[in-house]
Amino acid sequence: MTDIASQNTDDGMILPEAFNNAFRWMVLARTFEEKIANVYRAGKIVGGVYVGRGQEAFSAALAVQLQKGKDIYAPLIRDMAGRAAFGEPVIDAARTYMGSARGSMRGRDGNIHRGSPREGVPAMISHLGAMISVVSGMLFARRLRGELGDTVGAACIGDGATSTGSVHEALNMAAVEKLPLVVAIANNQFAYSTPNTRQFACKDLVDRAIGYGIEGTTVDGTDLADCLQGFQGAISRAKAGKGPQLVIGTLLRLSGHGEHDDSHYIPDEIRASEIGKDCLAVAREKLIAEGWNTEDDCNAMEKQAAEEVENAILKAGGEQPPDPYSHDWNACSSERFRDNLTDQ
Ligand SMILES: Cc1ncc(C[n+]2csc(CCOP(=O)(O)OP(=O)(O)O)c2C)c(N)n1
Repeated sequence: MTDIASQNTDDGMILPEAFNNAFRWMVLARTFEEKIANVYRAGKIVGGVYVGRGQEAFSAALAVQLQKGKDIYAPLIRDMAGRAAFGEPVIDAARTYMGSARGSMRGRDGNIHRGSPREGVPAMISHLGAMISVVSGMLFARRLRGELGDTVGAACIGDGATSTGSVHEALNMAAVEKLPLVVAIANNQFAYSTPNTRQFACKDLVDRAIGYGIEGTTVDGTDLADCLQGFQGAISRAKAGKGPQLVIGTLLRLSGHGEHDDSHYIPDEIRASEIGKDCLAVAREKLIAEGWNTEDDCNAMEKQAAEEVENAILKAGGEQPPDPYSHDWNACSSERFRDNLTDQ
């Protein structure tokens, strides 16, 4: 690796360092999700599997710049990379998918609703924008208690969610209260099978920011460096009291909505266009071309991720599901929160 300290950006982020860090989580997420999709196809997972293929750069770029134990992070179904970057152990994800009673949701909730509120990760309510209000409420509560400091809260949504009333209400209130909120909008061009053209009439979703009286920026979601810089600016501005920040990532979902969906409705021209590029392959190529890491190191990272994922899935798959006759089936994250349960 080259001397990374000499390549700071204007905002003080050490780009090669942040890039390597985010790349590591992108590799882990892709490896995990490919494995879990296989396990799903083998009929060994109850419920659906939704992956973030093609969105890992945008997802990780935000979460690597948040501080666990201090900031708030509300990931959605395509944020395995961000979850990992924010500190979620792979075993937690594996246990949730495999229905282990030792998982963070005690084996009783859908694969995507896991969370750990005590660690600043509220459990997802809906993919369609509900979490912006939740994060805003958490920030507001901290402000009322005098505990806000330079905390930032981040909520992730997709392009389809921006058409819902809950997103409008939440953004409006957060703007009025000037909350230190970053809203990451992954514009993957489709809300399930509904294309952008049937979703909104503005040219770019960033235009919405003007109407709310907040700031917004658009980044190339296939380019990790652009994502890192876009989020870095947004987080700094939110912390500096400039109110909510929208960050829109332009990219393509390189999978179906879920693994049950073959995404036949995505036209070949879009797949072959610039936004159809695979952010992971692009990032790997850049890492090596810039001399920020070596091919051998990248191979080693991938090998390590494969081993970690394999072990986690084997371990979780061998654990017992909850017993419906003796377990308390109350809401899972609150039980974990109440009893301060930890997993081995
Ligand atoms: C309130 C509500 N309505 C509908 C759904 C079903 N649903 C889940 S995801 C989704 C599409 C979301 O599209 P988008 O926001 O673009 O996110 P993406 O799936 O592309 O990441 C829909 C309609 C839901 N979960 N909640």
